[in-house]
Amino acid sequence: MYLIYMGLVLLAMECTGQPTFDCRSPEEKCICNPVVNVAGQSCNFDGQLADIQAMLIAQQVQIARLQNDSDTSEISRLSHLLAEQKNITDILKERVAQLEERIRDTASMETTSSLITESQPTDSSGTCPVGYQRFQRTCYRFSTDQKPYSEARAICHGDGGHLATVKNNETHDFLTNHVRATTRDHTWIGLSDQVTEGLWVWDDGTSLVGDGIWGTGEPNGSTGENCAQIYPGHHNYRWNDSTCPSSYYYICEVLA
Ligand SMILES: [Ca+2]
Ligand SMILES: [Ca+2]
Repeated sequence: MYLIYMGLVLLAMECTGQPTFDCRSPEEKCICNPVVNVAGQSCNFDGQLADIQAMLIAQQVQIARLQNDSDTSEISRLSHLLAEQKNITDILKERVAQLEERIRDTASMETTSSLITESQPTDSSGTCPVGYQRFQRTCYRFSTDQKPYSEARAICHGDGGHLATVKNNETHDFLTNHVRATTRDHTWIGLSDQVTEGLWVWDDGTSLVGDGIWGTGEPNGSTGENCAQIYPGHHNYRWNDSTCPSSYYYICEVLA
């Protein structure tokens, strides 16, 4: 019994790394000086053994807890996981930034593409009838024959449109540039004051807004000149009111 007792005491000392007994209490004196103590007084070894066994169990639990708390391999593994998670988070942040930049670039490209399409001066795609060419949202046909105003107008209506209307400077430039590059001759547009002298009306039924793009001193024909034309020469392709029965080139338009 004594040897078992001492073995447990030594085991406890080894596990904790420091002595558990200091030989001061009566029970410890029985252990440290058994001969003297056993001779001098009664030592209850059975009861003391049970107490020490309980203490050893408690210490083992504490040691196991300490070992778990200081498990360097577990801490190392957790640290590694944390580092990996931080790395993944950084990669995701960078990826999100790249995607946001691509979204901004795509939006910018779409805006630019829209502007280019809107300002495209001509379009020879299939949206215009054969013989017509597109400028902005309208298709134009430049005649290769010369007709009086009323006949030219009828031909354009037969195409499903009317004589050309010129409602902004861009359209005027587009039409006159074509005339400059081809016939360089007098050319009807769809504008007349045949119904009411001085009240100029487009062939689509709308009234002329503003001063128009008349040549210097035009219109000057009063009731004798009621149809408008593009006038080359000294009017530099601006408008002139002319006699409607005259035969000129003409320009038809239809919606694209
Ligand atoms: Ca007139
Ligand atoms: Ca005139």
